[in-house]
Amino acid sequence: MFSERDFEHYLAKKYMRTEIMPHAFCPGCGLGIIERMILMAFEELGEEEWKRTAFVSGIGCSGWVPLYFRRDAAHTLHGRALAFATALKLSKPDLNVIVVMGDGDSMGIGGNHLIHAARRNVDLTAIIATNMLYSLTGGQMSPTTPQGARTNTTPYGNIEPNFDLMKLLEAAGATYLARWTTYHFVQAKNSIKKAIKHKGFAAIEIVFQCPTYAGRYILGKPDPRDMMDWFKEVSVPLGKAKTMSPEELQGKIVVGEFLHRTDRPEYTEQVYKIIEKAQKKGGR
Ligand SMILES: Cc1ncc(C[n+]2csc(CCOP(=O)(O)OP(=O)(O)O)c2C)c(N)n1
Repeated sequence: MFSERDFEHYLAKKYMRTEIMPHAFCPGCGLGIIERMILMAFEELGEEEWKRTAFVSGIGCSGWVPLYFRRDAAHTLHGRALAFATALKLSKPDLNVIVVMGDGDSMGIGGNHLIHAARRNVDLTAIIATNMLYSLTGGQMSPTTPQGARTNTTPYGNIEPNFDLMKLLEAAGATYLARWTTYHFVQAKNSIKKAIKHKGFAAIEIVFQCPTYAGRYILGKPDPRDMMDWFKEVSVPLGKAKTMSPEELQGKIVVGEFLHRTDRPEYTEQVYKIIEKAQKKGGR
């Protein structure tokens, strides 16, 4: 019989650089679950899709996610992964380009690249791993830290409101948007599959457990299992959230597929049309 453990070995052997294991993540970190979501998405999409995929990541614990995969991956500068990925997509338009970023990497230092990639509708899949603070550097406040939360840089409580990534990216022009937590494994894996097949800027936010910092500082739950239970408790499906007041939604994580539109032109195709036009005019 093919057990769950055999299946894990099969996935690891097929897709991962097991020679550089053990990995850098803390015990109980949710990034391993995100890795598995991505690999399961490809297991279902098939080898063709996997072989034409390249990964790009920024700096942060999340930036390590694709580096363990047996595919080309560029570990770029903090906040600049989307700029690099846009250039990669433009030079190799047939590639699936998947960008893995933390919440600080994408919405903090990389916020400008994020809104412009969405505005241009570049055909990229952004997987945004939100853990409510900066982990790699020791637990500082990020743009998704809840108001009032204690972090290393907000010892008396965070006074800043946090970004709602879904609203931000919808307004900027993204064409596929979903948010899940690591508790919603199957739904997140399905959204990743959809995003990879989608032509345009797709972003999936996955809220994951960082027991080392968010667990200890923000939630008072250093056990990752308690964090997973908390995700289950506070998650509200989008349909239900629409019937709830802002007060009722305080402290909740709204999950679901937020947007899927196909009416906006994709950037890479437009650039290639311009190149063709310019070449017809004699290269001027
Ligand atoms: C230009 C620049 N500024 C700051 C840093 C330091 N730095 C590295 S990772 C990081 C934050 C990472 O947080 P996030 O993107 O949320 O990822 P996580 O580690 O939480 O997965 C910071 C501030 C850097 N490497 N480069």
